[in-house]
Amino acid sequence: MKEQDLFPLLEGYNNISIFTHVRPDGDAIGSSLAWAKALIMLGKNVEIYCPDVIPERYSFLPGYERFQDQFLPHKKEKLLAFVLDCSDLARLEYMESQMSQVEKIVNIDHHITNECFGDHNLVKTSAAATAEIIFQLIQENNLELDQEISLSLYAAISSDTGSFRYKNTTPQTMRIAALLLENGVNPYLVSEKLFDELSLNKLLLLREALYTLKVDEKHQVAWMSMKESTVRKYNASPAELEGFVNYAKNIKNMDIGVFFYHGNDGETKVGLRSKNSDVARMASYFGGGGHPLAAGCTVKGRAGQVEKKVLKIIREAL
Ligand SMILES: [Mn+2]
Repeated sequence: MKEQDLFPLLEGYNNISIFTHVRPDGDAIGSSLAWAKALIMLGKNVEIYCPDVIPERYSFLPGYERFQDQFLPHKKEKLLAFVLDCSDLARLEYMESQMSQVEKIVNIDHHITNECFGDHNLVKTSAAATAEIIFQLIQENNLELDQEISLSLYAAISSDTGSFRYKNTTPQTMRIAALLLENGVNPYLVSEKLFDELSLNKLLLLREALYTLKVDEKHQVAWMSMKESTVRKYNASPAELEGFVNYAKNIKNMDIGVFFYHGNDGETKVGLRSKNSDVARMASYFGGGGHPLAAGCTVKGRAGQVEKKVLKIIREAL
């Protein structure tokens, strides 16, 4: 699908739903909010869904309270759905089964592992963030880019590029960011909210996580783990664990950082980050995916066994 083909498609629908992935990051949240606002200004009825709680630190983004975690479509309405920042529909977790009630799905994403599951697919792996694609959609269809949309897009791009520091940051990323700043975005506010400010709960969780840190110097792998019960003890959500894996990856002379989140349901969510190795390939061994340097997967089994299995695959792949 081309950006320009979008407008004719939109004309056929009044009701539009936007979906984004479980454990939403800044790109998932910011892209959804920006796209929702752009469609609302076109006069559409727009709902936004995420199968998870939106972390409180994104509450500075306009429209934050619009996210719903239950998708209950009215059967008679013709519904167009946009699925943003999702490499596959399984990332919508319990909402995936309800997608059959949607007439058409437009898949907009930048993950290299995207399965092109939509009726229309706009997948650009060169984009640093899904928000870059949303920005282009808004521009090429001459939609209004107001200050609220600009803030959401800037926060999304800033989030997926680690504040314009990761390898995915391109000249195009900076050009888009510059335009968004010209629209009145305050970069200090965004970096403070996304990168500096910590809730006390998150810091206490980080203390627990760091205590579990283990290192395999020979294979340059470092890992940490946390049980769901620990997260509950601090009255926090798993979303607050975002970024912890980087502490493991960032250790000098380490190549790969791994974070194991052991759920009460017998499933472990594994976050993988690397400086140089393709961790998406390692994640795909367990049915997961992501980007070469940032990927994840879910593995069933007892906590200790899962950790052994994943670390074995990593060591073999290196
Ligand atoms: Mn993204």
